[in-house]
Amino acid sequence: MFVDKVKIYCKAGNGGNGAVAFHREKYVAAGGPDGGDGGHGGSIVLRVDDNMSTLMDFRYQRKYTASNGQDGQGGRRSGKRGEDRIIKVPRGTVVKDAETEAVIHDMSDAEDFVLCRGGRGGWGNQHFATPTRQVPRFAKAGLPGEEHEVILELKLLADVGLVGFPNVGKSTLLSVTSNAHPKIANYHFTTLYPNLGVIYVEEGVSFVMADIPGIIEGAAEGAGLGHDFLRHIDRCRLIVHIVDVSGSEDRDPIEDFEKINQELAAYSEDLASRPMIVAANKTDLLYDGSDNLERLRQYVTERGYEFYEISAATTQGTKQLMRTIANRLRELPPVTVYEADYVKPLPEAGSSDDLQIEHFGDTWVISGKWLAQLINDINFGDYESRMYFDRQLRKSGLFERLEDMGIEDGNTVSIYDFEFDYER
Ligand SMILES: Nc1nc2c(ncn2[C@@H]2O[C@H](COP(=O)(O)OP(=O)(O)OP(=O)(O)O)[C@@H](O)[C@H]2O)c(=O)[nH]1
Ligand SMILES: [Mg+2]
Repeated sequence: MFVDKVKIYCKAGNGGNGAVAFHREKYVAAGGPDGGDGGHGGSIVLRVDDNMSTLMDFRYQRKYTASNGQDGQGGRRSGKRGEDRIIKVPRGTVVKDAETEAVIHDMSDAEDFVLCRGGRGGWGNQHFATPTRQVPRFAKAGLPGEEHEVILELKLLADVGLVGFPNVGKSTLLSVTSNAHPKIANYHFTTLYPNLGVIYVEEGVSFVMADIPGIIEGAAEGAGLGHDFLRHIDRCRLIVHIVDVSGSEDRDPIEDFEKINQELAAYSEDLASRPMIVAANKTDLLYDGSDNLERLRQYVTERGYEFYEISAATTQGTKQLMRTIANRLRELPPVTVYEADYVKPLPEAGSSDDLQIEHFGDTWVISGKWLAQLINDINFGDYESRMYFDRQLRKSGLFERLEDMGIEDGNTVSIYDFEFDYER
């Protein structure tokens, strides 16, 4: 079973809570605050593993979590940070938001990608001593780890994609030109999943070719194996269209050629307009008097395609075809890498009724679920984001509540790892 699209849920670890503690020692009368910080939560990290070629491993495990940071302790001891969860994926895995299908990241280079950030640990009370606040009896809770439901979609990285009807000799061509050993047999749909092969043309010149299952008329509507696996040639720079001209299955090569092109267009116009070379295969089987080869040659060259006649089984013409492909690739843009277009929506404020407000001298410590989420996602280095944060706090009715409770100008409002002076 070949699995190339899955939906998974990921949750990074929460930050540990800061501790409230005071230094205690024999003969030392009143020690200072020494509550340590909570550890950061572990992150969810995606990593390319070139030994993987499918998303099979994700079929039975759909939920991935990283561990939470530990709480801080007295004696300025910080909590241990949560361990990252590394999720291995095959190269070419595209990560999308499950809801909008917007691209979050394309795992096609070797860099690790942090999908969900662990929550920051809360500060212990050791940080909150000031000349006017010598006995801070509060610490901060850790922030929640990010969570995200995503789609992983494998789109193989190949320079060249082979397309054509079943049984026309696609796998045979790959097997005689590359290091790959795809299954070959004289029946339809021998190939059930894509195969990649590396073709060495000469010193320093090589490319990757993908052999995918055969396509038949109506594939877009699900006929045969459907057309979903065309996603594995989505990134290709060049398509090589294989047509059987031997007439061994009593079909007309020109009709075959057109039907496949229609299916490509039904899948995506973009793919259908990719540069294409046409290769007439099984020329060794041409019977005397057949005009299939010449008719196809005329038909496709008139339409501007480069045309090759080969016999994959006897390797006749295959070397030359590979050389031509390598030369064409030199002029073509590189394999597609998908740009991220996912924008994380900023969380909205809830009601101030859902917030906990604690009052320690002139410091007001505020916490709550939606507030933690909001703080997590705000970039305080950015003016617009700070303004957004301010608007959300106003919207929640927090300031009215604080006023009712007696807050005064110049008091400190302390929200997780963020503090500001209150001004009416
Ligand atoms: N005589 C002859 N037979 C060939 C040639 N190329 C392939 N064949 C045979 O055609 C049959 C199908 O070849 P495959 O390479 O499996 O075809 P495919 O296009 O990969 O087929 P699917 O995977 O089912 O889509 C096999 O029996 C091959 O040996 C050729 O050039 N000449
Ligand atoms: Mg095949």
